[in-house]
Amino acid sequence: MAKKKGRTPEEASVDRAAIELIGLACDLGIDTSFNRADNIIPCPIGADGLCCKNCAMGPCRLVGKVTRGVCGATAATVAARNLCRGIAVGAASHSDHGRDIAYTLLDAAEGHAPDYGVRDPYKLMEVAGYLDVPTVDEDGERRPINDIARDVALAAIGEFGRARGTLLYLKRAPEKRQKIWRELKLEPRSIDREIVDLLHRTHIGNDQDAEHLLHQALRCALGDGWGGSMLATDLSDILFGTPAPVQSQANLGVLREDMVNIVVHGHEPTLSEMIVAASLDPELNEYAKSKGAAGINLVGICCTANEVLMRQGIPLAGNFLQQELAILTGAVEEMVVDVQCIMQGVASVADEFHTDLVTTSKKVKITGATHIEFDEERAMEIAREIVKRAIDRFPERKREVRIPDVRNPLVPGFSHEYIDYALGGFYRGSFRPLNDAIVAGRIRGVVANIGCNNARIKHDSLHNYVVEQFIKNDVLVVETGCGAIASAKMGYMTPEKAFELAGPGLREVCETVGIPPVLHMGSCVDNSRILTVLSQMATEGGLGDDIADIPAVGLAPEWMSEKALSIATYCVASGAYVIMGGHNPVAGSEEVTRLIADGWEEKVGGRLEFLDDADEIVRRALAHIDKKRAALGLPEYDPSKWGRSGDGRMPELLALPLEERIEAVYGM
Ligand code: SF4
Ligand code: MSK
Repeated sequence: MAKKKGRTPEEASVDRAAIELIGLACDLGIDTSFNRADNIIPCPIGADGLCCKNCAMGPCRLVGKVTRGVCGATAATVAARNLCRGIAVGAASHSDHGRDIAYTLLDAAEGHAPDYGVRDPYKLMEVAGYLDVPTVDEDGERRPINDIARDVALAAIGEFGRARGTLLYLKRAPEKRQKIWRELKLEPRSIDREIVDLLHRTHIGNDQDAEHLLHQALRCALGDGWGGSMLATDLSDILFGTPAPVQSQANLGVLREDMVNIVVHGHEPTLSEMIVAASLDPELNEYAKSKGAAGINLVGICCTANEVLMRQGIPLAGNFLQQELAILTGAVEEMVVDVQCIMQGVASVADEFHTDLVTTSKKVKITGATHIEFDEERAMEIAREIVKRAIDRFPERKREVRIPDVRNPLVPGFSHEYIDYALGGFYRGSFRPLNDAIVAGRIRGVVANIGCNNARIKHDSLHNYVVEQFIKNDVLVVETGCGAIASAKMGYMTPEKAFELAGPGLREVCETVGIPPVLHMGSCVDNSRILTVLSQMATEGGLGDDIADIPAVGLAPEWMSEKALSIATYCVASGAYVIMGGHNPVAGSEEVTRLIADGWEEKVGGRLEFLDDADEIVRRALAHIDKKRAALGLPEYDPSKWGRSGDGRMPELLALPLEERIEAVYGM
């Protein structure tokens, strides 16, 4: 295979901690995704979506004079089928995660999982309402919490394979959106059915009309966004608590040389919440001290990290491309993984160190890793066993510890419930102040910046660039997944950053409400929280009556996973304009590229585009926001109107010595 020239660490990442450790990997001759990406030239035919291997007459590569596969499939059919398969896998992954959480709730309610219980009864009542589960008995008395929880879990599980009707959660969307779905026959019948239907269509000799295939892709993805993912979020909140702001820190500098370091990585909160509890156990901390450590330090990578960060304030060690780098510090005793986004490369890096790589999901084994299968019935016992193994590794460190001294504070935990509360208080919770700020023009619009890192894109470069541009332009940014971790590492998720970077209008709002200009809303499945925020904004009034009316854009500038494709598709089907960075996976078919942009916009109001230029992403996103503002009859964005409030002078005042500050404020 031809070998590409490798990038320098500075060309591979913008993150100082990552740069240091990529350099170390090169010095030690240890492979990571960064140098593997340099050494593997992507197949240009596959990259454009033009390679089909859906049957044994292929693979058929539609390139040059070859315009049809052996079966006669066209480029549009092949590209659309490939995209549909990615969307189906992404939807399956999120949704199966949601199903597992539903079974944990069922086990907890029935007494089979004694370490779990209902931690947020308010959310349980709310979800019971959505799922038509009665909360009072025939005499009007409130039913026991565990009975409600059991019925909620069973109703949720029922949504995956419901026999008749359509998903119950669709009614959480604005009425206008529900009507669009109804008229277009896009309402998912059940979560599993739409995934199976979409996969079925991509079998040889089945659906061979790109537009028709892509229509089912919208329906399948809606089953993820308004089904599997939304249930995963809600049921996790019921079991582990609905997030509210906490303080924490982000980047590899959260590892501690003098402590037993355990990294939780993957996506599900079920085991990691137990590990949080075990890591605080005084007995286990004493055991760690008996091995020469100062205690136990728990940190996270990827979306398991986001789950335990949002609820428990557990520090973020890094995002997707930092999983191997964490082990390279030589300080990680154990990496505990569950499902999704776990690179097989972590096993070979762990082999070079004393790190114990532990797989825990029934669905995931990695050759070379220790498998300790998680069982909800013995949750705490297993979590303690895992923590004890980590402690036993502490005296076995075999290489120099190199923890980059890089970390930034953050305030995560912005569930839609908390935003509602922050804007209106407990009794008058409301999105009205947010809508008003957009209507007035203090906030120009909203960008949801989500998604992964991609080893073919300079790590965090696009996330950081676009987020900074948006907040400077008075656009409120909400984030999930690895994009959120990128911002956390930059310090964008502190209210102080609003003083420094945000445009004058956004700064006024951040100062008044006491929020950062970039809000961390959770893990990849928690993009459902963003759907809920958009729905509430649309029904609050002043910004139209549908998600498509709101001056908002969805971005995934460094995406790589099939889940990101499903997220993008359900956002489009919900009416949003979505821009994804990097290479267009259907670039080989102009027809499919047009269908997912203009075609979907005509059909559902949202459009999907792939752009690899950061400035163009920002330009088109701002243009879309301004177009939506104009359509709503809102005043043109004018930053010169804002920023002269008293609070806006805070940075200037804080820079003064105390005496002068008192004089400036009080004139004495
Ligand atoms: Fe080739 Fe058609 Fe088979 Fe695909 S389905 S591999 S295009 S023959
Ligand atoms: S972990 S899906 S790399 S966001 Fe959710 Fe990060 Fe993307 Fe995985």
